[in-house]
Amino acid sequence: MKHLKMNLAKWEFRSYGDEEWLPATVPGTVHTDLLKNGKIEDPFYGTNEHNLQWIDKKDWEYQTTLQLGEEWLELTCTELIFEGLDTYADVYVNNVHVLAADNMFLAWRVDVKDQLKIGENHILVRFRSVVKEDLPKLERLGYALPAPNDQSELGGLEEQRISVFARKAPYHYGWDWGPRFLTSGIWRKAALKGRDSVQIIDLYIRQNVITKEEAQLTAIIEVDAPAAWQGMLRMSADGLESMQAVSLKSGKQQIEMDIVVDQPQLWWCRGLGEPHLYTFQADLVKGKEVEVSKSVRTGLRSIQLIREHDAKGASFSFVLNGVSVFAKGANHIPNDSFITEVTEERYRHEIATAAESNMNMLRVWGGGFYEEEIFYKLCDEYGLLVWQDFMFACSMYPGDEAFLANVKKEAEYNVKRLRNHPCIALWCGNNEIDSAWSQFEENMGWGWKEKLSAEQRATMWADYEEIFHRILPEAVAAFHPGVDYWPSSPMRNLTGDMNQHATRIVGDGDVHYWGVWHGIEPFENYNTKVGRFMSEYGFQSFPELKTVMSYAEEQDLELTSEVMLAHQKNGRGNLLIKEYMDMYLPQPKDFKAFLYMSQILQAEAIRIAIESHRRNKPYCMGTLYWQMNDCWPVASWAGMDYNGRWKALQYTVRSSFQDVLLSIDGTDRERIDVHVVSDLRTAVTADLGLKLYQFNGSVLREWTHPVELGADSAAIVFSSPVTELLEGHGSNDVLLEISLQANGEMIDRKVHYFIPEKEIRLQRSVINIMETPDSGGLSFTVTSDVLARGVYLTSEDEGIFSDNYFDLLPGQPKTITFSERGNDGRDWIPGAPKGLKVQSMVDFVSEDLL
Ligand code: BMA
Repeated sequence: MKHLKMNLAKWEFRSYGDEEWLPATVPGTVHTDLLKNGKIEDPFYGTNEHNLQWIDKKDWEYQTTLQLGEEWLELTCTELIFEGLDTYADVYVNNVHVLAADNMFLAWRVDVKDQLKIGENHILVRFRSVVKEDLPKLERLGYALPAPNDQSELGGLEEQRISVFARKAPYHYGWDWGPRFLTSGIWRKAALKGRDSVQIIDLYIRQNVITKEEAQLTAIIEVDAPAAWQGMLRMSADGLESMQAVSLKSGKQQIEMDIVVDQPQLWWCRGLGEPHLYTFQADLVKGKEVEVSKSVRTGLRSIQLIREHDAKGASFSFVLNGVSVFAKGANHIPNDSFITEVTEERYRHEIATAAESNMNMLRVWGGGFYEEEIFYKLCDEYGLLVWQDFMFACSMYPGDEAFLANVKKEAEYNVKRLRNHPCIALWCGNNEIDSAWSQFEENMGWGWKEKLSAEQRATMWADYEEIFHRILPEAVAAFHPGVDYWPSSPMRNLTGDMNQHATRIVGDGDVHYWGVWHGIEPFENYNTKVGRFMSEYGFQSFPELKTVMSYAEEQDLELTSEVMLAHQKNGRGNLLIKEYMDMYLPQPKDFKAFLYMSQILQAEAIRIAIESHRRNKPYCMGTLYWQMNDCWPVASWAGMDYNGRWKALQYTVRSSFQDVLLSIDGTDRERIDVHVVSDLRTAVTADLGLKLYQFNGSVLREWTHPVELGADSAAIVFSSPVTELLEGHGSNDVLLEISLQANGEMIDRKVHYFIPEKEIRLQRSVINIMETPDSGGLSFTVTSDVLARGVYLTSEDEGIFSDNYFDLLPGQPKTITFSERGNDGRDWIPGAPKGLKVQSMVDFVSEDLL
């Protein structure tokens, strides 16, 4: 009984037809290999993206040689395994063609025993240009398939959108936050594996019925046996053990064993409990000897998407272990244009940020890729639910037999790969295609209708239905029963209204509300345009100066410079930020100030949205803003930039997603309503403290209200006409501080101004920052002599502050700590911030406003 494994990590590469081979990194991409060899400049710098479009027009080759000893030849099977090839690839072993790959999202295994020899062996992988491969497909089809985010024109392909033909990450073709880099390469691990005995290919712990009392499971074990085999199957999990006799025939087959776990420790998402994980192990045992084993970590839980029709439409809410979950989170996109650059540390930083920001759900959006194992592992461990899209976005896809067969394989492979992760809460067919099509049908979006005949349209829709109403749901039902499928986010609603980039809102299903931003509606509309589950909405900002300076020079620091426009992928995005800023904030004094102000603006927009969504619980049962992260340094909707630096938004999100939220709605200026939202499962008795301050810090009025917060509730706990609150004081230099306290602890605190932010008079302030005695530089007290808005702390170190971008009142010192970004497996490490600096809004506004 023998198993041998050799990782294939030492490769060379070249452009097909070139003489010279250069060292390559595997897993990796052509772009990053060219960069590491000094053949191209930093793709993210300046406008370099535009000069690097030649790379995808070429074919590329990767080769490796390996020495095999005698022992390899005694094996019954030797497989060459590629966990991922991007995308059209031919593989040759000792000059024999052994594999033709055509889907980035699949793993490939091929038995190459007959091609191998003792001594030196040669493996060559030739990647064909996706451009050259797919242009003829477009030509053959004879008409273009809608794919509005595809930036093929950047690659010199005017009106030739080819992204829909390749099963390759859609965002590689460019998106409205991402550059166009059509990578190719061996992007996941490659290995040679040999054996002469039974192999466990897959172990799935199917969760049949999960209750507090009992978990009824079935272990499904896929095995491949070189010959008939008899022995025992032993399943164990944290102290439990059961055995069963098995008799295998030669070839691939499946064996099953039912398992019951009494009084299981369930897996919970953040806020509802501990994300307990079990390790299940399957051993095939002969006599006393374990011939082969496989283990998986999984959590026991039931998860459902509830769609109940009611007077207002139909609900959309997740129920975990019988408990309704208000989903709080964001949309995740790939962390890099070059996926293989994302280290485990970067994944950990993203997930730790989500957890620190009090999220309980991330949506893996359909224009990226099915994420790496580590992403889901971390979500399992941190108790983050994952809404998982299949990788289709904003486009119509071909429906020829080969394409559909490819999609089917992709769906089955990825569902099987991810199904043991308890974090997976939903499989969703695609991003925005259903709603876009309905707009298209009504000639409202896309503007393609005239270009297509009725017959072409009918074919397109039939192909759509084949993929999203048949192939994908069938894969989920067959391989991951117990997790729901939703065809498209969002679905067009049943009343015939549409909501892709909706400006109108309907009471059915999930909603992408883009009235604010794309529709240029005012922020206040977030208060009224609330759906049953807000799966997308967002507002852009610039990254901080340090990040901007990684791609720009001083002379580029201007809103419409070539470089700033190259790092803004949403057409008029930069000007839109300015337009909104003119509406809501004082004028920044220069471009550097504009960066800071854009973050304040973004944070304010999303704060309003999140609070409004949460106030509308249980009508609305989820809020996922667009977007969590970036794939390169860019102006975008992200809360955390490419370097993992928190924008103002991330701090706001952390506070807006707290279990108990205090939210002041003063939209109509005549009155204020104070809401408290609690996601806790128990009731809380608290005190609402109200303090009316003059901007100079003197207290004008102060009073408290007892409040009873029901478990899992949202309610108005205080309301008053503004005139009554002010008791004759002017609204211009007065603010209301509202705090919520329970058991002597501050749960939340909010400051309310009675005039629009833009009109708040800013005064030059002296802000002091003093190290707390005996804290070893780990704690600071910040004070100001006048009201300071948007107090902004920075450090040379990478990390986060206990608070940032906050308003500070005179006489109200604030204690601040700093946590370094953990690079040793810990998330955050208390640190003494080097080069600590403090500024506030007054330092960024135009002189003539002071
Ligand atoms: C939604 C997303 C993305 C896009 C974002 C911002 O449509 O699904 O396609 O990046 O809005 O426009």
